[in-house]
Amino acid sequence: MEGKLFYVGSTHEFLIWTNGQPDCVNAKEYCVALQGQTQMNDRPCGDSYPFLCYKDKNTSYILVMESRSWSAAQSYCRTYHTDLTSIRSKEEKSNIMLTLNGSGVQYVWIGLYRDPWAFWSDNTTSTFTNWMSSEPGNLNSIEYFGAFNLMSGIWADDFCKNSFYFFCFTAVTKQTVVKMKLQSEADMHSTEIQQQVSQQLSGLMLSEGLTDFRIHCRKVQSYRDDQLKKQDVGGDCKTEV
Ligand SMILES: [Ca+2]
Ligand SMILES: [Ca+2]
Repeated sequence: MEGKLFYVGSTHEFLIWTNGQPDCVNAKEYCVALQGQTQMNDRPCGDSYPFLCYKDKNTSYILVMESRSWSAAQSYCRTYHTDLTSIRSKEEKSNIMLTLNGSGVQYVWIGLYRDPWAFWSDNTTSTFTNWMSSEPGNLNSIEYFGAFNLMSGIWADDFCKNSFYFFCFTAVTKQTVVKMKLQSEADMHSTEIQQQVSQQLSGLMLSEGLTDFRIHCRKVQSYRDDQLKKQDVGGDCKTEV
């Protein structure tokens, strides 16, 4: 459906955008209202509309006929009920339609919103921005991508069909190899013992905040091979971080 910036990676056929929506006019429409009680439109979050709260306890919907901004409506719902309502299924939508039926409201806030310009291509997030003073402007409601001015270093939104030079980056990873030699009365050739040792080493690594590592165990000459009376067996484990 349209409006992928609101619904990344999922489909919600029971939610329908009003024709031409979402359009994020002037890059200022980041909150969503039901328009005409059945379809959605992105609207400026500062606009004042009646709003729809829901109560988790008995799954009820409460239409509040006071006009408030989206944030003020959210605060109200969180104070007196549970939150601004979500619409996550056909059943929820039907119940909401029943609640709105006969109210005559044109716009009513629901809980859907988007965090503007929050996502980078590599899926990282950051609150840092460096927009030109008049940007982002979402000219003609089709500027959904960020561009960088080489002379000034400041940013503008632009439409994706424009051709520009582009920056790539390569992540540099550093690998550290730690070798350790273990000697024990236990049979270090035993798969079970090696698994126990690996588990303990993994626990140590994780407790140090290291998550990207591999542990290999390598068999070495057994001490027992040379001295039959003794049971000691040697081995070593290598940890790569
Ligand atoms: Ca709109
Ligand atoms: Ca622009």
